[in-house]
Amino acid sequence: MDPRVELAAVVKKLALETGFARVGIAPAGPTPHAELFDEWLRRGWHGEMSYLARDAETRRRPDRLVPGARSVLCLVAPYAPVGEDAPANPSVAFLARYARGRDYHKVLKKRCHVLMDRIREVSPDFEGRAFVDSVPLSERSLAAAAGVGWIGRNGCLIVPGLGSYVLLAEIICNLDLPPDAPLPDGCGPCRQCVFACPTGAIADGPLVDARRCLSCLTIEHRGEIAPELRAALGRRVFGCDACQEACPHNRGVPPGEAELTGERRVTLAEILAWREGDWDAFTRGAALRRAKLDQWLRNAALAAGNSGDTSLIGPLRRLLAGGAGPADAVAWALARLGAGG
Ligand code: B12
Ligand code: SF4
Ligand code: SF4
Repeated sequence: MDPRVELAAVVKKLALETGFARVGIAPAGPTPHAELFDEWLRRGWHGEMSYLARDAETRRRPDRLVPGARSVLCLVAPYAPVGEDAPANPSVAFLARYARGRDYHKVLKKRCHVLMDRIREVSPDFEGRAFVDSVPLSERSLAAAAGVGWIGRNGCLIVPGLGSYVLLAEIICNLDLPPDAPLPDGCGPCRQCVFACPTGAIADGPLVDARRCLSCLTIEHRGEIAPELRAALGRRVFGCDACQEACPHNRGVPPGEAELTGERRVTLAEILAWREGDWDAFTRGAALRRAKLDQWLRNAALAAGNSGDTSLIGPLRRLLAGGAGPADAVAWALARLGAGG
């Protein structure tokens, strides 16, 4: 057998043994689909995430991050919820599924390091670096190039048999491994995600206008949320899964890893009463920490306005009286609950 093929099989076996659900190999040369990223920036769809416009040259060449790199190991970790969510209770804050468990950055980075140690045992000259959600990489593009899934119309990487509730990690390394073949598109004529997106952020996919994406607005955006997008927020306080909930490829998939799936749950009333220490305790060790207390309070106030639950008028007023709350969002919510003025 070709020794490269043999080594690739060993590395993949180690990746699965280490706990990753899928693994594929992409070349470490020029990033595929770089022109789509440029088009996204040209349209201004990155909005305030100006950091994404930096490091353009590094993004085009993963081998710049690791001199002498030949291959990218693209790794997949599922976080699909166990069974269906409980019926939507408008007083419970919606938290995106990817963030309910332990912080995937830490979990997956650590696992990558274990994997690298094991690869080094079979290939002593191995050198590599692990990346999880690292800005100067197009992780979905690399994973699609490595044949672990295809890019859905909602922009997400969809893995056959696992769906899109998966998180991605990469090891860029010096091993010269044969790349895997990309998969064909699996969306076909379906447009469920386009119809399900509450703000029309997907247009006709697969590029997403982050300025309208509720994930971006709740997690990345600071300051006020534009009045015309507030009702679309529903009870979302951290992230959005609407375009994944609608996807037929997410039905009947096996539950994700327990560590990533998580059980964090909080009501809108509880968040509205939060102080810095409460935010700290709830978000510790979770990707939920990406949004700061002012964003949580703003989002919870708007979600309270959308809930139709008049028992939240009291907590909203107390937040306003405290002086440090998001005055504009609270005023909007009170008016929506018929308690304005
Ligand atoms: C910025 C960012 C965001 C932004 C912008 C998202 C977007 N769609 O562009 C915001 C804050 C909105 C966001 C939201 C979410 N994110 Co995010 N995000 C990122 C980040 C840091 C960069 C993504 C980026 O560069 N976007 C710009 C666009 C143009 O690039 P792209 O989406 O990667 O698309 C590339 C390829 O898909 C390809 N491509 C696009 N269309 C097509 C079509 C075809 C046919 C082909 C062949 C290729 C192709 O070209 C593009 C350019 O290279 C990545 C981590 C990383 N470094 O890659 C995580 C990442 C994409 N996010 C992730 C997650 C989990 C989410 C959310 C599900 C979280 C949530 N529940 O709220 C949502 C999903 C929203 C959505 N529908 O995309 C995961 C995605 C896992 C997956 N299965 O796809 C990533 C990979 C993090 C990780 N390590 O796991 N995110
Ligand atoms: S995450 Fe929500 S707002 Fe963003 S594209 Fe998907 S459905 Fe639309
Ligand atoms: S909902 Fe349909 S179009 Fe959208 S990503 Fe899933 S399969 Fe593709």
